[in-house]
Amino acid sequence: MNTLFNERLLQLEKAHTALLTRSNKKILPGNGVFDRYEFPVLTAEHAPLFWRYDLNPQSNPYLQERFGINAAFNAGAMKYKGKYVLVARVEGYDRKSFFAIAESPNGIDNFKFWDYPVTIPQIEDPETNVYDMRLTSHEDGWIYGIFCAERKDPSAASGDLSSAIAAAGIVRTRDMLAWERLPDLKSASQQRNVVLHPEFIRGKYALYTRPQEGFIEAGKGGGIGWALIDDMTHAQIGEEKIINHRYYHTIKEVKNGEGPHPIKTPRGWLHLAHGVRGCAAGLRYVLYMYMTSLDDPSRMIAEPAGYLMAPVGEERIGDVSNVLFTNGWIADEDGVVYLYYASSDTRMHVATSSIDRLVDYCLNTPSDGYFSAASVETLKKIIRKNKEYLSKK
Ligand code: BGC
Ligand code: BMA
Repeated sequence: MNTLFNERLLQLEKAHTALLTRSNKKILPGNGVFDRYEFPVLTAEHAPLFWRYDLNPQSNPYLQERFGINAAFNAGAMKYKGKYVLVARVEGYDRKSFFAIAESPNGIDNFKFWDYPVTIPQIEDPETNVYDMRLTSHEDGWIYGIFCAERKDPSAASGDLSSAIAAAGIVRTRDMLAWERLPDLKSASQQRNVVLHPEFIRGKYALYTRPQEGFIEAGKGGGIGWALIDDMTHAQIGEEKIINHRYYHTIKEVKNGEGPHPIKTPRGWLHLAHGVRGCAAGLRYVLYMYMTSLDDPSRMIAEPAGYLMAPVGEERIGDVSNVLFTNGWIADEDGVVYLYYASSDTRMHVATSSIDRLVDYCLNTPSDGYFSAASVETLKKIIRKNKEYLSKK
């Protein structure tokens, strides 16, 4: 009888169960736009013990970890069969990431991974790494997943083992279990952060894109793009226009990218995105929102200044610190919005809001004036309005 093994197993099981069944609480009072929660919803430690350990005392007498999980982050999200489902980017100690599905009965806690990770069929030119899947339940009846497929840059100088090429990989499924691989998106530039719009637009599929010059730099790529596609089984970008631009001295001056697909509301499409700026500490990623018109989802109708969410507290720290990233949210039938975001390429969190609150945020938050002096004028207007109101009360 191996007591060391048995004792360790008991301890591991106890800690794992406690983590998976821990309930989550809203942090109040919040800012009126959304509410954060006390605990992350999905972490590396949520990975089942039977992924990480060989549970046979004969072949693993020390009960050692055999397959370490480094992080669980950047998850696509959707409601599936009444459950809140995340398709997380799970990364092993080997720095390879893959997709794994976790589900929760209520969207805010008790997330549990399905037994097996997602098998993404390989294509002729196999990618080295996959990450950041956006899920779209399209009106054509398929659930699509678009993700970044990364390959070593074949033209990298010898000794350069970092240069890579980012392309949009495409899969689709009907049951979240069997995933059919379609050819990668054909595009003149590299692509990361490609997202499928849920509805046909004039009979075509519509993609949010993010043309980029290099692997890291968006360069002249300009911002979040929009392209109409004839056929998802041979997706190819013809015309591509920029619908959400980058500007000097903003939260998205270096790059930006669409988050999950937008949510339809009576006032327009609600978009969630990430913006990146460079600073002495490296790249800083924050989340922002904008709205586009119902009759033309590529036409901007509102964009609040600055960020919706930036990393705070523990969120600031992780494998790639100072990063919030999002590629999943769920709008429930009752109007509640579950916004799933990752912090610092390490863990997943949830924030909740509602369609009404987010529309109010987009339509009534002052937009960016692009100059300090303009910000001062905006602030003075708010102060004057409040003084006037308060003096009459
Ligand atoms: C990483 C991504 C990152 C990208 C650009 C990739 O190798 O896996 O997390 O977004 O590089 O920095
Ligand atoms: C990227 C993204 C994410 C990641 C971020 C910060 O460009 O696609 O995978 O969260 O960088 O490292």
